[in-house]
Amino acid sequence: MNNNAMPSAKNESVAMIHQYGKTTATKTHLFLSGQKYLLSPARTLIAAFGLFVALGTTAVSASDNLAPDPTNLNFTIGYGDTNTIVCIRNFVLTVPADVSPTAYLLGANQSWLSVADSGGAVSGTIATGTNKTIIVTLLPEGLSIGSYSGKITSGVAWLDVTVNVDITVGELGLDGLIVNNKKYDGNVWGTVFSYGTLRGVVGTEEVILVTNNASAEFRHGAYPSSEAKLVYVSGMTLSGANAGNYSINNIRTTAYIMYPSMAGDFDGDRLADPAMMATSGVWKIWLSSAGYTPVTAGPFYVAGSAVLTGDFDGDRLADPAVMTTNGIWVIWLSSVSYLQVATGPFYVAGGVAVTGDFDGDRFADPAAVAANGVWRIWMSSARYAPVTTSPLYVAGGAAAAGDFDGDGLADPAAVATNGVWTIWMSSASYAPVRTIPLYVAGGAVVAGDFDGDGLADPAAVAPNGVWTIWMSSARYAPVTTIPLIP
Ligand SMILES: [Ca+2]
Ligand SMILES: [Ca+2]
Ligand SMILES: [Ca+2]
Ligand SMILES: [Ca+2]
Repeated sequence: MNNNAMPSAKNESVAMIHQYGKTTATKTHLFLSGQKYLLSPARTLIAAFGLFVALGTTAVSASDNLAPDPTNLNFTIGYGDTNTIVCIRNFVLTVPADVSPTAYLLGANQSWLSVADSGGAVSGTIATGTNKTIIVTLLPEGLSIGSYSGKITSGVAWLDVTVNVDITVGELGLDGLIVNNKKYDGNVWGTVFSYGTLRGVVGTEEVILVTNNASAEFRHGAYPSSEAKLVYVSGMTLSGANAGNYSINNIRTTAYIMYPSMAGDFDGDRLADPAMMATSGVWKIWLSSAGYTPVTAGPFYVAGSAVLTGDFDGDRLADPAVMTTNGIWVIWLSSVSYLQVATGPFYVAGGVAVTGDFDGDRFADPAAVAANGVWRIWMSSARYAPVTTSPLYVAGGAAAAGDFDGDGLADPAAVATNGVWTIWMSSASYAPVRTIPLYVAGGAVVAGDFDGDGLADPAAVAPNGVWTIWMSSARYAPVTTIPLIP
């Protein structure tokens, strides 16, 4: 039998992987050998005729959430070489029927004589030539997870190639994920300020992020630092018609665990002194009466507590205090050599601890601000009987208190994430006033009378320990400190 008389059929397959939202980095080569059908039988090809199928051109590692081109699945089919004249007169690629006909595009630089798209298949005829490449791009939108087979048929029996396409689950990312900086509280849990938007969804596929059971964990421990820490957000799920095509894992960002920062008059000169607490519970206080030379005191801390300060014994010296997780306040009283006392509970479930002299008797009053903005204040002048306010509320705001109008009564305040302070002024029947943004990105808010004019001054403490204080005596012009680290 003459080998040249009847070309032999050859079938081989090559696997191609496409992830939703990700292009694999590998190229797969398939070489077919065998006798060739030639345009001119008189011209004999070299023995090996190469046909390769390659997917993707951009290297992306498995841990990379970037999706350079989530919408295109590229087949590149090259054949021939610069010295070989071949003729594949008919080209057919059959693909899954659930791909829309618009899914197929042909490379613009090809010398197709004709192209047809008949839904589920794209076909064409190509001119005789050398070094030809066929590029077919299909959009995986609508494709379900699974394996598919297609076939490229040359029009001559010896060049049938089966192409297997595996559609695998696509890893999604989040654009705009923000976890709040937090004050040191001895645990690793943070709060998500914004989940942002899903990244990597193909086309118009419907995928919805579900965050009901999400949590944010500072992965490398609960300790504060002047450097940002890695935070993993887990427990998120996906819903929506096409959710099964995707997964969301290993979502992470960075945020700060900040040293607790407080302001109080610890030395009795009527000027507020910045203070910060180290993880040991030892406080470092920058005393105004000593040129802001720092001194250390304590430890004044109970694990897991919120840390604050106020003059609870009325001797005009600030007393370190904490609100513990069960609502008991532990206070170190200046008038008795910082003897530790416990009182309360002064507590609202989920509430934030604040203190100030709300009734003007010169004794600090414990307070807790619920998530809905209702303040509950235990008044020293009424044997610490609680009163509750109407909601004094700014969405996502931090609570603070100080005597901003100088009438001797502490005024509740809420500081929005854009730095605008809303202050409910005691001297104006607690009508709210709003400031311009007094802002340090990601900073903690503090209030104290740093310039001694009897009006509380707003302050913000950046994660790196720099305090910015807007001084009431200077028309609220800001001053900044050197970094204060405990
Ligand atoms: Ca005191
Ligand atoms: Ca009081
Ligand atoms: Ca006031
Ligand atoms: Ca002041």
